[in-house]
Amino acid sequence: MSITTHKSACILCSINCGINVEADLEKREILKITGDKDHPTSQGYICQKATRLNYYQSQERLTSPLRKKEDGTFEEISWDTAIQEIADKLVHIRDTYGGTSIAYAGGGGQGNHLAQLYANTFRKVCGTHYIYSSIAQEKTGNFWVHGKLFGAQNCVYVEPIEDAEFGLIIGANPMQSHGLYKARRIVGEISRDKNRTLVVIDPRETETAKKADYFLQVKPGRDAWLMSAMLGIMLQEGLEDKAFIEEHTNGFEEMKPYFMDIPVQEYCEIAGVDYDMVLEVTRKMCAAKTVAVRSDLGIEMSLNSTLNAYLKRLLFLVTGNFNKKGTNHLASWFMPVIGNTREDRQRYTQVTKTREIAKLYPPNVLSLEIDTDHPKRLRALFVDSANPVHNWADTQAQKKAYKKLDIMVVVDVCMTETAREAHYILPAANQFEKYEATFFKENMFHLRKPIFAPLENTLDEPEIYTRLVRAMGGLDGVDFTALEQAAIADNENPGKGIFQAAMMQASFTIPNFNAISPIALRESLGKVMPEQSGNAAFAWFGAQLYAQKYPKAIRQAGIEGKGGELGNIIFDKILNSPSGLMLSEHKYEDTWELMKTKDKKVNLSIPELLEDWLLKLPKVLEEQAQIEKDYPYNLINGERRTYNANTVIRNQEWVKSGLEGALKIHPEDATKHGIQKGDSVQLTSRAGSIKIVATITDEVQKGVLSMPHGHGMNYGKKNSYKEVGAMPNQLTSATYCDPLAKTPYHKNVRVKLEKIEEEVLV
Ligand SMILES: Nc1nc2c(c(=O)[nH]1)N[C@H]1C(S)=C(S)[C@@H](COP(=O)(O)OP(=O)(O)OC[C@H]3O[C@@H](n4cnc5c(=O)[nH]c(N)nc54)[C@H](O)[C@@H]3O)O[C@H]1N2
Ligand SMILES: Nc1nc2c(c(=O)[nH]1)N[C@H]1C(S)=C(S)[C@@H](COP(=O)(O)OP(=O)(O)OC[C@H]3O[C@@H](n4cnc5c(=O)[nH]c(N)nc54)[C@H](O)[C@@H]3O)O[C@H]1N2
Ligand code: SF4
Ligand SMILES: [Mo]
Repeated sequence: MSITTHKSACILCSINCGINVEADLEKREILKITGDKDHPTSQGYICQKATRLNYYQSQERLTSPLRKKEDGTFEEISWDTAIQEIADKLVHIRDTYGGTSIAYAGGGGQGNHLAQLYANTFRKVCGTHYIYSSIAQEKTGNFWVHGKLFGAQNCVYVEPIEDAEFGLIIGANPMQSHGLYKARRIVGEISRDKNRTLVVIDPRETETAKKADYFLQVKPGRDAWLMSAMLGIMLQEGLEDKAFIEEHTNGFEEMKPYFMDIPVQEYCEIAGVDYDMVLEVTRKMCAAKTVAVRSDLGIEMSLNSTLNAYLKRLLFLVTGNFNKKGTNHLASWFMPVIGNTREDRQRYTQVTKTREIAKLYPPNVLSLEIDTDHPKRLRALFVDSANPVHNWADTQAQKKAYKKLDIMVVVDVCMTETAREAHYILPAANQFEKYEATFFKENMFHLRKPIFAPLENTLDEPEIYTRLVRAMGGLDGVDFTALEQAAIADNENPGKGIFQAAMMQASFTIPNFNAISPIALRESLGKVMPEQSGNAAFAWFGAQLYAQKYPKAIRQAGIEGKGGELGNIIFDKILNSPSGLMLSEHKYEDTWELMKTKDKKVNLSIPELLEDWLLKLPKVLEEQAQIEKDYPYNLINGERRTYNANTVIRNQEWVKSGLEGALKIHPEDATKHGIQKGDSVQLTSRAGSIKIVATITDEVQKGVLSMPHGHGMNYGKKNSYKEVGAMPNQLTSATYCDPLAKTPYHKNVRVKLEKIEEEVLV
């Protein structure tokens, strides 16, 4: 019998719940999935999506490296040919135009991050620091604000709604999108508890809003007015936490006057919310013992994105709800997914002069950096684990721009909308066919063993990057023999620090050792590790660094050990914890140590946002009024629903319910256009148009429409594929975005609506 059981993690959202998998290894299918009770954060919880993960495992795959022919079709080529041709072209571009003409796009969807360490070496050999990442179309406004408030852009905090007396959720729908561990249970618990308060701010009456004690149904894009009104109430009524502000912050007196003048009642009207309810909610929030605030795309992919990020944080900081139990608090990361771009080392893109934030660049400007005659334009694009044509702003502009590239390479498991545009496609082993790791959530690390052998003729990404680096000459003259021998000796005589000493030695003797260290570990320690777990050898390095930085917090999590040994102990624990483990536990009072300002205080005043943005909010309204004249509807473009998961599952048979891909319209708007449930409609924005099936619900406000993310994919054999639903980013524009972070206004796409007679698949 080839039926076996395994532990792994769900890869459909960043929560990465632990799962037990029953698999048929011969058929390469997942038979059954249940929640893993031993997983440290999900503790047995899963949602309906995970139970259908076999649609990921068994979907139609890429099975050979492909090269595009003159006529636009693809031909199969060998791995050796693909690697050599790609390497030669990249070296030529680097040496002729400089590494900055090469860009990297992607960096791990919801669960494949391990390859990034190897990709890092690859990027260094390419000579580029341009990483265009999906994170930089949602969170970079937040990171920039963190740089100002906390002293570093990669100071991250958690939003423990589950422990708070008062939970405020702004522009997030955890009942569908999660973003919290065990989200549905947690929201249900708070909702039922008479002593706790749940407030939701959303233009749509979501599944989460239905559970709230207070639902503030804001007008789309008007959160900046609502949050400033709340801050106005706090400061004008003197409700701020004076002791906290005195002890833990700077800049309060500079920030305060901007909110003393806020016309609270008028701002509530602009936001479309009831003034009395805002007063009640705000006073209750100030009186609560603990407050946690959770937000997501609703205020990030929306008007005033970076300002929203600041106002949201002021709400919990002014009320003294930070770095305590039950409040938003800082946390450490075993392996940080983002970096810190220091102000004195600010870098920009070559063409649009867009700023780097957290070492990332925003997808919105990618097509603009390619499609131009600028001498420093991008000429090469390497995409891994991302589907920009579908997921990033302006599908049409991207397709046009990619035609201008000298080389475009896509690494993926499936033929995607983006892969179709590439010159070369490299087929990867999927996430259940290789060692992978989830460490998206702070303090936790889950090394996942493969369930299946790699699909024939696919490679895992660490191998792909190692081969590319080698073919580009990045390992010329480098010899890992001494390291490998040390790894063998250390294995035979553990506890003597033999491998550590050899690594230290190598860092002096091997040129550029820092850049190639993931490969060095894989090619030495990796070779003596059990069951092909060598790709995880990098965790050894991470473990040493983490042990040096947070010995106390590690011991608080129950992991004993001293000095250099502690790093090795953590490494062993990672290798031997199939359900993942918590690597550290920070006491709340110690979380202040994670601050990166010199005096460990929060800097409350950000003049750029107060003076140049908050005071100029009326201008934003004027600009919107101009667009609204021609495009009367506000489309919330990209809702999370029961069966969407970005574009990770392409086979739409995984969708159980009939109108999952439909556009939501308010009954009065439907009547106005003579639209009935199931009718087809056309939406037109300034960027393009789509056809989509309509459904009618008063969950959306009049004048507001909402469509799902992750529909409209091409799926099926060769050219027999059908498009089911509509691709959202045919409607979005690369330039309709936040002026500072360039995060797109996907939740505020202005459109026209008309009924059409054509039949459209949903
Ligand atoms: N089912 C499912 N879950 C997912 C994903 C998925 O594809 N499917 N994707 C994952 C990913 S990558 C992410 S980033 C998260 C995103 O998670 P969320 O941000 O929670 O999900 P969304 O549905 O995109 O948007 C959140 C809410 O913002 C509201 N909103 C729209 N406009 C505004 C506005 O102007 N103001 C306010 N206050 N709210 C507004 C929407 O009505 C919606 O309820 O979900 C993750 N989880
Ligand atoms: N209009 C609109 N657009 C949006 C959003 C929205 O709300 N509205 N949401 C945005 C958000 S928040 C996000 S995070 C992005 C997501 O956009 P992307 O970062 O593009 O994420 P995914 O759709 O998850 O794409 C992941 C790709 O990885 C591939 N893949 C899966 N497993 C593996 C593997 O093991 N190896 C490799 N190499 N590839 C693999 C999948 O086939 C898929 O092509 O979409 C964004 N786009
Ligand atoms: S919440 Fe659902 S989609 Fe997200 S990781 Fe858990 S099971 Fe998967
Ligand atoms: Mo996302």
